[in-house]
Amino acid sequence: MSTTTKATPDAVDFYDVRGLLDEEERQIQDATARFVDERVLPIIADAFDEHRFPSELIRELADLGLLGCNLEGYECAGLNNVAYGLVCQELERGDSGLRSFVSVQGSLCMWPIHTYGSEEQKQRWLPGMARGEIIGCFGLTEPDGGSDPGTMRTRAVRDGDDWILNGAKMWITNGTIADLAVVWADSEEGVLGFVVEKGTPGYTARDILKKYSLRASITSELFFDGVRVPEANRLPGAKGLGAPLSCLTQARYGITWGAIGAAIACYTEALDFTAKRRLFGRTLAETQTIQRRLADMARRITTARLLSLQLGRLKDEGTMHHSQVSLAKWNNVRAALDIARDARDILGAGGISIEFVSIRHMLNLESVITYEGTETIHELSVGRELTGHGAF
Ligand code: TGC
Ligand code: FAD
Repeated sequence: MSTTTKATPDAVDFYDVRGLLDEEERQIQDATARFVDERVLPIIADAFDEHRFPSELIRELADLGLLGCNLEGYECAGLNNVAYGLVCQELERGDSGLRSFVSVQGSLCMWPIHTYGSEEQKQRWLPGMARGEIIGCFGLTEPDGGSDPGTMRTRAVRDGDDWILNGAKMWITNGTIADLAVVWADSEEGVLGFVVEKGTPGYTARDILKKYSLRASITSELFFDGVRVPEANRLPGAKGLGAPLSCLTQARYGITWGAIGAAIACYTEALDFTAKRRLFGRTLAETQTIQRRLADMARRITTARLLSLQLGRLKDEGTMHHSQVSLAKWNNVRAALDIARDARDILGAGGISIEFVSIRHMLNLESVITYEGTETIHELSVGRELTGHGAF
């Protein structure tokens, strides 16, 4: 007979997933959590209310080594992918906009330069990006539809040693604050990737205003009107649609973890509220309905944690497949959005106030479930993997 001691499960980490982390991974999670508690949570509700990205945090994110933190060399921290995931989880416990900033900078801009760039390009941009001195944005989505980037209309035409870019990109995170844009354009050679620098004649960016989601994040339109880009700014290793899609895999991986953080923020708020709110002579926590709802949140958070951790271990081993990322992005973001909506309801009328975090996360997650591949796109990606039939 087993004599193992039975520890009471932790309400937030019911299966002790933290126990599966190594010491370095825990330290990185704790350092990021401290930053979020001390520097993000005190200001983020106001930033969201004011529709303002808290750019004053960029340097601190860089000083903590969080920009491009899972890349090797070029002043990047060289963390493993589980540690990178934990960083995303903690940042998104603060706000999806902050995690978005880090995803775009690290996974969508630094990663393609690191993976597809020449040595000269890496030396030129990556250290400054890791230090937060050069900000990037990633232009793939176009006004006519983001789910099918293979039909992009932005065009690159060769002209001697240069390329001429014409077209537009839509819904681009960090667009107006970016010093460089990683831009994907179709050409006679198929889809190619370019680094377009701020100030290049013909390249302009404009903010998309009055969003009701991701208000503490900048979202922009990019315009390319006869933009002359030197061959030295083309990413030489990026050929075909697979190149931008491979960047999405990196960012989607981080989002699977980030969604857990947003879900935890809403769940803990509901847990705390129901312990205190007395109605009909007892606390809400003593009612069957509330217990079932909280139990369901705990179940979904626990499942999401285990999914992302195993995904991270596969990524670190080099065996992760992009359809596995699709399943986790779909599952975890759906779980987080449902939890945020349910937590908002449990808080009653107070739940519509920015004094509580749940409505802010709920509104943010409406973007998170759409960007980086909508829920439908991820369901169909898994479906294609299972059946061999593309049904997009
Ligand atoms: P398809 O034939 O499937 O693919 C073309 C080539 O790419 C390969 N591939 C991938 N590689 C890596 N990762 C992935 N996720 C990949 N998906 C496909 C594929 O194997 C193929 O390679 P090869 O060598 O055979 O040529 O292309 P398709 O045109 O059928 O499209 C498939 C589909 C619908 C899944 C794809 O277009 C898609 O993912 N659409 C969604 C677009 C999207 O997610 N856009 C996001 C824009 S960025 C953003 O939202 C940033 S938000 C800010 C933040 O992150 O915080
Ligand atoms: P569409 O592709 O037009 O889809 C509309 C609807 O049709 C969706 O519900 C979709 O699921 C559904 N649909 C699509 N295909 C099918 C099908 N075959 N069958 C059934 N239904 C289908 N993009 C970037 O490139 N860079 C960024 O930095 C970036 N940041 C973003 C930030 C925010 C806040 C937001 C909201 C978006 C951002 N995006 C970015 C764009 C994002 O990736 C796209 O919004 C997303 O890919 C969906 O494209 P779309 O909005 O054009 O919707």
